[in-house]
Amino acid sequence: MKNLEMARIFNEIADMLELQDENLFRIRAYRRAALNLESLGEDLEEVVRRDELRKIPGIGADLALKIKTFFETGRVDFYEKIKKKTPAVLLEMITIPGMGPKTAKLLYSKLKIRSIPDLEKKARAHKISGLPGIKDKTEENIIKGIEFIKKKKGRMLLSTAAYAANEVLERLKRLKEVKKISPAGSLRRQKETVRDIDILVISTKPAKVMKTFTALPQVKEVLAHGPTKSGILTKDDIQVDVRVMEKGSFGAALVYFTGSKAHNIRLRKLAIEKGLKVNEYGVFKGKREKRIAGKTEGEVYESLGLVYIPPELREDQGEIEAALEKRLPKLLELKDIKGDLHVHSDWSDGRYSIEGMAEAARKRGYEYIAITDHSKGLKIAGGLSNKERLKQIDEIHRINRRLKGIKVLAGAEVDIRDNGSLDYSDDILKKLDVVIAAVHSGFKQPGEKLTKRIVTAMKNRYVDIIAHPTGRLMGTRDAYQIDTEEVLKVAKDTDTAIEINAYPERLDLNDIGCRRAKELGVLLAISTDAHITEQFDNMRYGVGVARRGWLERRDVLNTLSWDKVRERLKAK
Ligand code: DGT
Ligand code: CA
Repeated sequence: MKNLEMARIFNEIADMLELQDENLFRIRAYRRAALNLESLGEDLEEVVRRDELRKIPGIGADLALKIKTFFETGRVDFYEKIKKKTPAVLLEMITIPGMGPKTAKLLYSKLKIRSIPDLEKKARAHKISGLPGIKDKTEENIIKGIEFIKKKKGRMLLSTAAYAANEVLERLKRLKEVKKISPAGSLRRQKETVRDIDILVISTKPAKVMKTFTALPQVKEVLAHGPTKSGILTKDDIQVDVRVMEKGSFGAALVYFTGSKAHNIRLRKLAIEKGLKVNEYGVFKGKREKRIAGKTEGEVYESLGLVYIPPELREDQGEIEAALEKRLPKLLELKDIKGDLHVHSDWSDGRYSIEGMAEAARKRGYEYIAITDHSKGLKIAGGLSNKERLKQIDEIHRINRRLKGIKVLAGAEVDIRDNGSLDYSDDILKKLDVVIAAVHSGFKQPGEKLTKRIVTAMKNRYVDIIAHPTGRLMGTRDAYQIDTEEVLKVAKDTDTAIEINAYPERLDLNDIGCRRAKELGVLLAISTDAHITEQFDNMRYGVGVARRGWLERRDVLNTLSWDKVRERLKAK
C-alpha cells in the first residue's frame, strides 16, 4: 500500500511551503489531504483505479492529479521540484520540538547550519543566544529538543517489543513447518528499549515460513522478502525480522543474533586465539573448517572454553572474563519472587479493591503483597489522610483474618516532602508493616537538594524502601539529577532497600544502578507499583533489569518469605 508514502509526500510539501512562507490555506490543504490519506480505510491504488479520488475529503482536482501521476510514474514532479530548492537540513530542523520555520530559516542563514549535529554544536557553543530575533530560552530549548529526538529515534519500550514479538511468535509457532522459534537481539537480552525485533526459526521449509510471516494480519509493509530472511513493518510501525536456519546452526545463530555486537566481537577474538572460527553457522576448526559446535548455545560457549552466558549478561561488561573463570552469578529468576511490596488499591489511585488485588496476587502464587497507597500530600493521586490511613490499617487486619493463602501487608507510599521530611509522623509509620518513600515533586530541583531529600528520608528508621529512586519516565522525563552513588551508599549505611520499579516506562533503578548497588551491598526490592491487577505481569521486566544488573536471589528482598522480610526490615 502506498497510502502512507503519499501522505508523507504531501506532508513534506506542506513543510517546504511553510519554509517558503507560502499561503496558509495552501499549506493546510496539503496537511489535511495527508491526514485523510493516512486514515483511508483501503488501498489508495484501488481508489485511483476506480477513478474516485475526488471522493476522498480534502482531495480536489489538483491533488487528485498529483496522486494519479504518482501511481503512473512513481513520482510527483511538484514535490521533486521544490525539494531541489529546499535545503534538506531545514526540513530536518523543523522536526525539532519547538523549532518553527522562522527560527529554522534564521539560524540556517545566519549560522550556516549544515546538519543537526552542527546545529547542536553551535547551540552548545552559545552561538545562538544573542542573535537578533532569537528569544533567550531558544538555545536551551534547541539542545533539549535535539536530545529528545536522539533518544526517541526509533526505540520502543521493552514491553512494547515483547508484546509485538509475542503476536508474531504465537502465529508462527502454529505452523507445523516451524520446529523451533526464539526471539533474539536486544529483546532477548531484556534491554530497556529495543530498536527492532529479531526472531530465529528452525525449519526445513523456509519458503513456507517466509510466506506465512510476510502475510500475517499485523503486517503493514513487507520491507524484504527473501528465501530465508524477511522483514516486515507492523501496523504499529514496528520492524520485525525473521530468519530461518537449519538445525545444526540454531545455537550459533542464536548466539550471533542475540548479540550484543560487542559480546560477539569478543567471542570471535577468543575463537581466533584458539585457532577456531565462529560465525552464525557454527564454530569451525582447522583448514578444512570442520564444524565442532553450532546446534545449541551451550555447545558454542563450551567450545570456546566458556560456561553458558545468559542473554541478559551479553554486553561485554565482564561476562566473558567471568565465564572463563567460572564465576558467573546464578541470576535471579521470576519464580524466585515471593511477593510484591508496592501495590495500589482503590483507596488511592488504584482501580481495584484491596481484596481484588490480593486475590489476583494469590492466583499468581505470591505469598504476600503490600498495599502501599499514597500519602496525604499527594492529593492528585487520592492520598490518604492520617485518619484514613489508620482506618485502612484496621481494614487490612480484618481482611487478613478473612483471606486464605495470601498475606496482605499494611504499607504506604509516603511522599518525601520538599525538606526531606515524611508525609506521616512516626507514630503512624510505626504502625505499618512496610514503608516505602518516594519523591513526587520538585523534579527540576538541583541534584544536591534532591539527593539530600532522599538521604534525609532514608535516615528515618521506619523507611524500608526508596521507590523509583531516579524518577525517570522513559520517553517523557529524564532521571532527576540525583547523586546515585551517594544515595546507594546511604542506603547501605542505613539498611534501606532500593526499589527496582517494574513499570516499563520506569525500570528504575536501572541495570547499571543495580550492578553498583550489588557491589556496595545494597538490598533491592523488585516491585510492580501495580494500579490494576494486569500490571502484576510487569514483574518480569523488573526481573529482567535485575538480571542485567547481575543480581542473584540473595540480592533481592522479595525473594524472602514474609517472616524473613520482616526480620530484615526490623533490623533497621
Ligand atoms: P537494537 O538496536 O535494540 O535492535 O539492538 P540489537 O542488539 O537487537 O541489534 P540489531 O537488531 O542491530 O542486531 C541483532 C544482533 O545481530 C546484534 O545484537 C548482534 C548481531 N549483529 C548485528 N550486526 C552485527 C555486526 O556487525 N557484527 C556482529 N558481530 N554482530 C552483529
Ligand atoms: Ca534488534
